[in-house]
Amino acid sequence: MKLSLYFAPMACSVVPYLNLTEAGAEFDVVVVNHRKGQHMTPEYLKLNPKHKVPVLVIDDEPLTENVAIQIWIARNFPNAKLLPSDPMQEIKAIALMAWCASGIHPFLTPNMLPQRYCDLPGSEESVRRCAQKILLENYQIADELLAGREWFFDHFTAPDAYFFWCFRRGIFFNVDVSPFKNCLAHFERMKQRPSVQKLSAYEEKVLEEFAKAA
Ligand SMILES: N[C@@H](CCC(=O)N[C@@H](CS)C(=O)NCC(=O)O)C(=O)O
Repeated sequence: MKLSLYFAPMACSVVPYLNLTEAGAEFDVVVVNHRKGQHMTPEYLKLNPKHKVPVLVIDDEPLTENVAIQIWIARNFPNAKLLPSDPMQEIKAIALMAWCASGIHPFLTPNMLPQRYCDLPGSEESVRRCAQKILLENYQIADELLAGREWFFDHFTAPDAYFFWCFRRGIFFNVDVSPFKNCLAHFERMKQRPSVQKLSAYEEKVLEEFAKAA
């Protein structure tokens, strides 16, 4: 089976990068440079008309949408136990990933692209402020879910990688995450994982190449 991950550094394609790595999967990475508009080329739009990363191409079959991609990885690499084995816990893990995708991610993007949400002149800061308010509510919920635990379930699972990305992106956008002690501890635990260390080294290399090409 040949796997190719279309990936942009810092973007949510980090999530399948981490889970494929956790699964011990062999995969190629195809780097997409958003700043150069590589997600808008006719070839890329054929792969994903929604012009987004990630795309996981599985033996020539493109799969989009992070939640589906993580479930595919978990099903195809069962030894990695990326979803809990108990059926109710498994569905709750999928619910957590759906929340990351539809409840948290949409309030991260306005921090980078406020003009996509409101075209009134001077509205950027207001868009960011409104998005950040909802982010804080969501981080509070995650903080409560993580109270007294290392991971969202009784061992590392795919939602841990997804939430890690959601939290890291907020930190990058200077959201004040200091009240969320359990999320911060989870973030630190994630940083100890070899998958995250491999990702960070890889992102650094790709960002250096982007800077040279700019
Ligand atoms: N619903 C998609 C969202 C993916 C997404 O928003 N990707 C962003 C990067 S974090 C992207 O590629 N944006 C480019 C664009 O919107 O043009 C998923 O969950 O996979």
